[in-house]
Amino acid sequence: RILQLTLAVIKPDAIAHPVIFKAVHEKILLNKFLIVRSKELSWRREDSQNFYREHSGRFFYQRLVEFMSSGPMRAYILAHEDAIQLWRSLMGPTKVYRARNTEPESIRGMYGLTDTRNTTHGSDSLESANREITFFFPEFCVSHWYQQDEPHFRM
Ligand code: DAT
Ligand code: MG
Repeated sequence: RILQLTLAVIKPDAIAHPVIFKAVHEKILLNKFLIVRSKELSWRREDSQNFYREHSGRFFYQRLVEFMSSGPMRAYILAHEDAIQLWRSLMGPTKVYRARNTEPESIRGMYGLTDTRNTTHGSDSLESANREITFFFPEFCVSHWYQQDEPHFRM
């Protein structure tokens, strides 16, 4: 495979500030990701709970659930060579103090407000990318894309 898919999300804190949204969106374009799908959406509380259920029980779970259902976000299916790792490295570390100190040029290093309100989401493995793409874009078939669409980028 030449191209890999990942799920990227610009979170409500960044959508609330058009200049930050624009900067993050431009980062996607500058790094030559192919935008396979993109849409703006808002979560109900239940969607947020469901998406982050692996974190239920963590001290930050309630605030994470509240935040992610607090306003609109923009989700992308992105394609690139090594897309998952590339988007994760552009985002920078989860925690804002680490992001600011160790990766000041990263998205979270530049725009992250707190450990929870940290600007963007990105899948962290092939399994989570498949699961998360389907969560955000239920009509999109990942395996079909790899079988039918990705081969066209090899020539
Ligand atoms: P990531 O978003 O980098 O994959 P994660 O999957 O560990 O990080 O956590 C999901 C989200 O939960 C993260 O983007 C923000 C929130 N979160 C994680 N750790 C946190 C913490 N220690 N305090 C507050 N919020 C946290
Ligand atoms: Mg994660």
